Parts: sequence; structure tokens; C-alpha cells
Amino acid sequence: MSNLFQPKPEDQFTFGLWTVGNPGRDPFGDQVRPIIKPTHSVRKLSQLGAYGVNLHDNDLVPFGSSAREQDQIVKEFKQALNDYNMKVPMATTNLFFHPVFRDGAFTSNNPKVRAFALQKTVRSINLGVELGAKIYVFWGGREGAEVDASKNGPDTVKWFREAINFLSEYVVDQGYDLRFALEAKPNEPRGDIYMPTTGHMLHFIETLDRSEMVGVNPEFAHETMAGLNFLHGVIQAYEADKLFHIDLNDQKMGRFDQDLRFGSENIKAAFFLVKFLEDMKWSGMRHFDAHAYRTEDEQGVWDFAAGCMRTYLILKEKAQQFNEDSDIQGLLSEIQQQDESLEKIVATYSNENVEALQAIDFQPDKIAEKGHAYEKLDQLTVELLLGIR
Ligand code: GLT
Ligand code: MN
Ligand code: MN
Repeated sequence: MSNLFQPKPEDQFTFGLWTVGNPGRDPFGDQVRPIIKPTHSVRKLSQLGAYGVNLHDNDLVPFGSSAREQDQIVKEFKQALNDYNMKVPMATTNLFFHPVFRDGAFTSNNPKVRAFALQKTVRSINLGVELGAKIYVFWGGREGAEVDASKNGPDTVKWFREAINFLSEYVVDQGYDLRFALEAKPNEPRGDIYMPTTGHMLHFIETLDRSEMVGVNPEFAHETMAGLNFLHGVIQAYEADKLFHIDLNDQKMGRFDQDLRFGSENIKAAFFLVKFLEDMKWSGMRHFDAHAYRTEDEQGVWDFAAGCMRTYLILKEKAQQFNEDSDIQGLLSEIQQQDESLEKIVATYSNENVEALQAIDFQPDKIAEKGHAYEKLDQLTVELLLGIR
């Protein structure tokens, strides 16, 4: 493999400990490879050129560990981070694995479970901050239902809001430099998950007490499962200053959550996503939330991790090529027409503007005669991606 696409820490690639640590268990089959120790993942990922790792509390500290056990585990882990110059930019809570969360965490019908979820998250936030995290993700995998008769719908929204309000106040009170990112998913493991898309999350955020410290963590696979255009959700979040984090992976539309290697399935969608993040010079982490195929052994896991980063860098190079391609740019400047005097009239309402607007004879039939040359533009894009431009 050529060195041109060798990842470096400044590329800001991160992986969840749960991603490379995924032992290949699925609903029909047991694990196929041994669990990889977090300190080993730190070493291997740093050798591959990553910037850091992200984690759930229980990816590092097993559920039910004593305070002494936790101290020892955290000490060893910090040593590995230090030895390999790796960071932990994001942390989150596992509120879905233990059976206590079978009916959700912040939206469980049981008040004890809701309070326990809050307690667990407070502790996990403390751990994340201790490790240097600046972003805290909330993925409510179990916050949903199969039986809509079971809950009074608006309560679930209220409970979730109260939890986020409580925790954001806690963060401020502690003086932590931490922002929250909410991650949507339409279904799985629940039959339906509440607030199933990034769009739902964006609205919910505006109802929070400290909405300025809460953004979104859109995931490629999750929006694609819902049949949506991932990039469009990302753009809307970015435009609203709410793109705090991103989960990069791949997915066939309409399937279970596949969490495939980035760029392995929808190359054109991955390309436009990378192009957008790079064109905007988005400052966040390029985080991969995916895992190796179940067919793989440990070597396959590192092939998978290297592949995610390499594909991202190749697409970044392609984006630059796209921006410098004179045929493409020439066509784009014809397509993206400008008309300053018209744009002035429609930008804001005024008496004069509405009168000016009413006075124009647009001749829509004439405008409609001309095609948009998108066939040509898309073919140029495809040829660029296929490597012949
Ligand atoms: C889980 C899920 C991911 C979330 C992780 C954060 S855990 O693997 O499938 O999409 O981002 O909780
Ligand atoms: Mn995710
Ligand atoms: Mn996923």
C-alpha cells in the first residue's frame, strides 16, 4: 500500500474501544475472536496512525467493578495513552447492555432505573473528563418501545429532557469543559427508538435548558437504515452549529445496523461526506463507529481499522481533485448561476422588495426550457471516483 495515504495523528482519526474490540457476536452466533484489551487497542491504533480512542465506561471498567479495581484499570490505561501519545476525545455511557436497561434507561417505566441511569452517567462523565474527553455522547439504544401501550408518550420526552438538563447542569457546576452530542438511530435494539433521526434530535435540543452545550452525533449507518441521505442531515446540523461529533461507517439501506468499514458500500455518499467535512474545514474528530466483518480474526480487525482511515484519506485527495478539476468547476460555475440584483430583492422582506418582485415578468416557460446538465456533472464525478480523471 502506498505511503501517500498513511494516516497521521493530525488527521484526527479516532475509534471506539467497542469497535475494534467487537468480538463478532451477533443474535445468531457467539463471539468469533478474543476480546482485545483496551491497552492493546491503544497501542495498535497508535501504530496505525490514529489520534485517539473513545469509550463507554464499561469498555474500560467492567460493570460492577469496585473503586479500587477502577483505579487500577484507569491507571494502566492512562499509562498506555501516555506511552503511545493517544487521546480520549469522546466518552459515553453504556446504558443498554445490562438487563436492568431492558426497558430503557432515562425513559424506563421504572423510576429506579431512570435514577440509576443518571447515577451511572454522572460517574461515567467523571471518568470521561478524567481521561480528557471534551465530547460526551448520548446514544439511547434502549430508549424506545415495542409496545406503544406501555408508556405515556410525552413522559418519555420529558424524562429524557430532565436527564439531559440535570447532567448539563452537573457539568457546568463541576466546571467541566464538556459538551454533549445526541446520537439518533431508528431501531435496533428496540423495535423503535425514540427520536429516531438527527432531525428529531435537532429539534429536541432546542427545548433544553442549556441547548448551547448540546449538539448531535450523526451516524452514517443509522440515517441510512432510516432511508435518509446522511449528508443532508450532517449539513443541516453543521449549518445550525450543532455538528459536535460524527460516527463514520457504512451501511446498506433498510438493513439491520451493519456498522461496515467506512466507504465500503456507498462510495459516492462517502465521497461527498468527506468533501463536505474537508471543504468546511470541520474541526471535529473523524471518528469511526464500525467493526470488522464477523469472518475476521484479529489481523482482520487491524486491516479494517487501517482501511477506514485509508479510504477517508483517498476520498479527501479525490475531493481536492474535484475542487481543482477545470471541467467540473467550469460546469459548476455555469450551473450555480448568480443574479445579485434578484438575490437582494428576495433576501429580506420590505415594501420596496415586494413591489419590485411583483413587477418582474419571469417568463417561467422560457426558464424551464433549459436543462441543468447534472447528467454530465455526475458522470464527471463518477469518472473521477473511478480513477480515470
Ligand atoms: C453502539 C452503537 C453505536 C453508538 C455507540 C455509543 S455504542 O455500538 O451501535 O452507534 O455510537 O454508545
Ligand atoms: Mn454510533
Ligand atoms: Mn451503528
